[in-house]
Amino acid sequence: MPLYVGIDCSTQGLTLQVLSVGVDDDAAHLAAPGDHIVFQHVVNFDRDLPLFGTRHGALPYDNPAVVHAPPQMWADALELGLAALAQSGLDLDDIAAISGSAQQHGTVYLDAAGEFSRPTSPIWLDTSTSVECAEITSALGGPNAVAQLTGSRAFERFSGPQIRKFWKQDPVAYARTARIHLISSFLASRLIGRDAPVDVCDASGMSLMHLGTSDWDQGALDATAPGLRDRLPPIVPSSTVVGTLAPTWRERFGLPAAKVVAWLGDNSSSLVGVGLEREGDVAISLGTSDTIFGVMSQPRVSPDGIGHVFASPGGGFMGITVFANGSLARETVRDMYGLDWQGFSEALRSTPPGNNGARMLPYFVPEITPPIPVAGVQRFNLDEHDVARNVRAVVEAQMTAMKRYSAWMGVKITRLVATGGASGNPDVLKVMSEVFGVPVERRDVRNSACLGAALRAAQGRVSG
Ligand code: XUL
Repeated sequence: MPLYVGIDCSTQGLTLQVLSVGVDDDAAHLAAPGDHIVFQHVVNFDRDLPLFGTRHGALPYDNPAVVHAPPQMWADALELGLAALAQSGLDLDDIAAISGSAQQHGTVYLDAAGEFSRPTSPIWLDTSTSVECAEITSALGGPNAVAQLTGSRAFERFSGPQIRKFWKQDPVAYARTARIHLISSFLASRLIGRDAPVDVCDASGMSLMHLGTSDWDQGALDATAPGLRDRLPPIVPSSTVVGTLAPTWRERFGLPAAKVVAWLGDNSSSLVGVGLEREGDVAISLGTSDTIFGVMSQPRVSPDGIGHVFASPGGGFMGITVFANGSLARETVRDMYGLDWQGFSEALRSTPPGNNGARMLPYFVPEITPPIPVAGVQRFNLDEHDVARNVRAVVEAQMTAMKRYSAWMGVKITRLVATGGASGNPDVLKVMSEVFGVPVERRDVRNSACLGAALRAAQGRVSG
């Protein structure tokens, strides 16, 4: 049976899954795709690549607004993943195609020889580019003009403002930079041994792409940095076969010349992994970031500049709103009160919906939605020592924010699917269901972005 490999390079680790799909199976409509996973390997950056000195996948900085990671770490993690695949005992010659996904927005800078011209990469948690966002916004005619053009107003973590900051701070290194990749296209390039294009979905998170034409927008490029067009890869549809696995992987690990399908951003890949197909299908991913996203038939842009419209992997559009205080906030509250997940669940069960009016603003790190530039936690009608109510307060705050700040999509939710690490907790899902007023379906997949990548690799056999 043919095998399809999915790889997801997220904030804290890299996951590789292998999917076995019969030649007659329709990979786009498998009833229980998770049941087709025959191998999984997880590389945790902090634990398995300690030389890089990351914490939760990022480098320590004195300025909390600056969040970078070493791109070499992602390349090394990819190598560890492929080495594990080679040792998996699977018949490697059955591997037909590989695809992947990565945390969105982060940028990788290479010189003409393919060496890093910037040793660290800003990642999505970086909030240090407010000045650059304002400059780009003013050059393009205001926040609404930027949103209409690119699908989002300028956000600090988006690639364009990050590239502009690099050009302003280190014009010499920028001049030396021949290629700027997203993390997704960087890792796809490593697989094929040459420059891979950027997929249209991940390109939507850069403040550089014209959402209507799916091509770089010259005005946005000019507002960002000089000579940028030459430094960016071309944009391709998500289903594009971008090459075959490079000879080096065959020589070193005995892997075959499998097709490599374009890599996506993790949220777009999750859309495929959880099987969202039509407007009204909405998913909540509870990961390092919490995200709520859904299929949109039209690119309706948020009037108050809250969320984003990205191109969707199946064509059309997806709406998404992103919250930085996801699992890190839940884990902080859990640890603060010396609980394990069992105790966290018991706390949720022992408190009523509405928490008797006890509320928390859980900004343990600067927040993306709503924009809160400086971290800070506030409690209302809530005693800091009341363990159970603090637990409910953080989860209710997260779910309420997701409901409120996704209304801009104008989508009536007919199907709500939960995914991501915390979706395994039924008590968290109960709060989600109470807040949204609809039943919540749990998509029982270990990593929906990774599964989405494997499914796209399998679907690529049709188009490729
Ligand atoms: C999406 C975003 C995050 C990252 C997490 O806009 O910033 O969800 O993709 O990996």
